[in-house]
Amino acid sequence: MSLWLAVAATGCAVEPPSQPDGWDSAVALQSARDLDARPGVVEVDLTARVGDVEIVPGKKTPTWTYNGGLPGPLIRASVGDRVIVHFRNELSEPTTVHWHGVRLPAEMDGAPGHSQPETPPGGGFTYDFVVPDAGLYWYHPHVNSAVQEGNGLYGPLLVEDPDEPAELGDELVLVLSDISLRDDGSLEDPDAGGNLGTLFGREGDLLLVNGRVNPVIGARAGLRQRWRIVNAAKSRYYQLLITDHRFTRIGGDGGFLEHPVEEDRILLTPGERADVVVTPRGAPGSTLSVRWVPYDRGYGATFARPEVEAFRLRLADEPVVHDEPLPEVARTIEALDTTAARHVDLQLTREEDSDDVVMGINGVPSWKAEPLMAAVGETAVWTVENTMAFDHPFHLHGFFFQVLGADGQPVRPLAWKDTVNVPVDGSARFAVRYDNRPGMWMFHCHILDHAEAGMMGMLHVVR
Ligand SMILES: [Cu+2]
Repeated sequence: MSLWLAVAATGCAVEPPSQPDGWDSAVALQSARDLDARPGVVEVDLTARVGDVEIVPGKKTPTWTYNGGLPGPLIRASVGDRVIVHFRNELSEPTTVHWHGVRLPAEMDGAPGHSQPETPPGGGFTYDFVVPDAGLYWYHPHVNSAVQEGNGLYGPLLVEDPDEPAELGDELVLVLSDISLRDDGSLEDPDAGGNLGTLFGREGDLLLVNGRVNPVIGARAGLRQRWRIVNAAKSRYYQLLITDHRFTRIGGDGGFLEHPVEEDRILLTPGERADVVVTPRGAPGSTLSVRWVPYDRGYGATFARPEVEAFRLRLADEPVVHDEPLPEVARTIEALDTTAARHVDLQLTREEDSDDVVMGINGVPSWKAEPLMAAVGETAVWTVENTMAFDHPFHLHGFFFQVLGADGQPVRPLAWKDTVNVPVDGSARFAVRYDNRPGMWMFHCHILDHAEAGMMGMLHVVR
């Protein structure tokens, strides 16, 4: 009998059960150091530079990093905090930092040529914004993004709400990605696979969880864990499952859902986030495999990549047989009123070009596109139609939206999202309200090879 059971049986006051010692050390993230002692202000240094990272044991990979790590440091803030990031570019090419999902002013969005100039090699930029919404966000470059992000430039930004229920589960931030290396450990050529690579979207051969290949996380049978997950891969869809287990999804891109949903697998397109609770079960001392399983995102997707283990849970010898119920995490989300909404109709298209793969929106690649116009305070319904034989994860900068079903009604449970999948031969529809943040905002496919091939556009929100 475990100590916990023995004490519980006697009715004495007890320590809550804990995860095994060192349970999360295999996926520990470096944290950004807060340089400002004031409450309500998080001030960090962030430098993009090439650094040697050991991805495959015994091999050094010169990786593109923020602050030398893969992924970049975890930036932690609370709702309403001011976040100041002193960014330095020590790469050999220009870059910017985009804060995916954060409702910040357009000037801080990292969209080159629209909201800020590119930051040249040796240059810097100070990002300074308030984080108004709880949730897991992430940061990555918005210049030459398929290459820069694919080479390792991404990191998590966690905005916590001190008022959320306690004891949802011991928390892990999991940054999922992938990468391809040559035999000597160096990074694969970013143009590998040529036009076919661009058309499909390049996936790395190695799955990474917080920069590690197949790490082992400690767990205790019966003791809940809360996983805050972001898919930071440039093309790969993540579909995760554990045999005989279910996940309770409590949140998505922009914080909690209207109410939790039970799922037998977690699907994340590039850019999406999930907040899930899982209770591992199994024999003490055994191992559970968290598997990546193929998701059909277009021709070849399900046979090009066989199922593979993403990470493992090792169950401690002492289980917890006393299940604590999940605290209530319901959230009131008002459905947007779309009765007078402006309608925006987009088609994701492939363009005729004899030499290169060129993609576009409404038949125009990004470099020829005129911005869509919108007004502050306006509500719009976007319908994004897919004319290609590949899924596209569609991301709108700066604003959350509510996904609508074919009947025009919001999908339940209601959720605030910034990235939504547009399936092959299908469409996605969402409602968005442009709150008072005028400026130029980008939207694009988050398969970054597609975005760089032209599947990107701009939304100009004016007062
Ligand atoms: Cu795409």
